[in-house]
Amino acid sequence: MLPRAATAALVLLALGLSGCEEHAFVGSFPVMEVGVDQIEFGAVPVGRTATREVVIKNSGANVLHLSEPGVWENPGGAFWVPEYDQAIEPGTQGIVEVTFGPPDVQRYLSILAIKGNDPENRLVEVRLGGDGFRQGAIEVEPLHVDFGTVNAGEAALETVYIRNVGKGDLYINHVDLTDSTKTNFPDYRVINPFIDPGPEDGRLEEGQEVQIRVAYQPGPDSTPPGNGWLQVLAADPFQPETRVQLTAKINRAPVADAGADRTADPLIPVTLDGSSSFDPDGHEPLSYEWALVRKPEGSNAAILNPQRETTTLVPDLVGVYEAKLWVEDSTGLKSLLPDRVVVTAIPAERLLVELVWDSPIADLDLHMLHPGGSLGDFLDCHYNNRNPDWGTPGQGDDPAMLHDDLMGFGPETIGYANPLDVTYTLKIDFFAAHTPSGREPTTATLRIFVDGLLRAEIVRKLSKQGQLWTAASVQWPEGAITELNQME
Ligand SMILES: [Ca+2]
Ligand SMILES: [Ca+2]
Ligand SMILES: [Ca+2]
Repeated sequence: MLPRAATAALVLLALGLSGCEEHAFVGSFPVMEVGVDQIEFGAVPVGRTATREVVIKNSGANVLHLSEPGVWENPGGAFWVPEYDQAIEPGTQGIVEVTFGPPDVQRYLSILAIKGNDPENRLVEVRLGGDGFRQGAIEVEPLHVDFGTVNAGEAALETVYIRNVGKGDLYINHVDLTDSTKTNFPDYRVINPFIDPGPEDGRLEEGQEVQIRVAYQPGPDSTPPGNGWLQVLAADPFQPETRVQLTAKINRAPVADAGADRTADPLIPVTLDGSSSFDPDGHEPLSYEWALVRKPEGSNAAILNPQRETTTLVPDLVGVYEAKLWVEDSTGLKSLLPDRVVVTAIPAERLLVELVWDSPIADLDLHMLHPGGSLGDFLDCHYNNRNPDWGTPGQGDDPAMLHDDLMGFGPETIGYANPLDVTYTLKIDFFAAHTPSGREPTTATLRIFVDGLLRAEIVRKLSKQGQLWTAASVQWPEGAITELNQME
């Protein structure tokens, strides 16, 4: 140690050497003062970070610029500082943040280099130290989830347990399906990354457990899945990644095929063919369920043997019929959607007349009279004269009673392929009520189709047996219909 006098002499010497002009020049520079020469972060769990601030004071007379911060000799990249370009005014201070994030369980040492434009102190080094340690320890169970065979349209749920079996907290950073699983097998799903009571910030305390619900939910278009993977990332240096394998088999639903839509003649049986239905897995034989879901008003059509692969529908009236078909595979899995087939009954005849009524027991009779005809004679086409020979004998210019009905609902149908150019009269006879009094009413509906189109629908209540309703006339070739609506 120098004696006091010697110290004073050195100061004087320094002043003398620099001179007055030079002194003013030195005073205009910044002066960088860094508060610490070392930082000890202590123990930081692997996967977590700790940040400290380094205070830098400018005690000079000009602005201090900091640049190019760096961490030297930095194994594993455990320490880092943000990019910065600070300007610190004279007499003020700035801050440099340094962060420690240990990638492994070990001691880390490094050096923080702070550079500034202080000409006498361009570089300050701060020694850094910190320890990475294992905090929690992860256990995932099970490591293989097999959902078994799952029906399309249904879902299977399983649980994966994630536990912290270590000392201290365990941080779970990520729980999800791998990207390739999401892309290739979208029927695997994670219902809840964390369910109640869930950890905050993915933190599991010592001994804590969370349940992850995973599902396999195949849809109507799904195909058999391959192996999926649930990925769990945790701040456990000895097991940062855990994968749970997901496997499942799909039972695909059978596909119903009710055949092609078509047109048909009224009263002619139509075959409904479900034989193109199939099960993608080959779970056959299939079972069948047909249902008639739409038919013309007043129709009594029904599907015969609705549980057969191939069955029959008789479209009793002109109009649209729609049948649905469901199939079931041999495992009992039903088609997810029915198939539909539409049968449109269109008259082949240029003139077609239909009569239906709403009593289940009454008998009504439809009559079409040629001019000059009377009820029951050969110029009256009816149940007792079904194929009269009008016009030219033996020529195809005659009407035909296509369907007769003795009790309940009808229809009674007269078709006329090529009508003669005359005016026809349509009469309805309340032939029998089939009740003791004969006075139970019934409501009759008469429909007249010309060239396939419904031209008239006439509804009339008949109150008692024996009534004769003259409903309408049809003038040919115009096809003009006149409602007469007279009751005798
Ligand atoms: Ca199947
Ligand atoms: Ca009848
Ligand atoms: Ca004829």
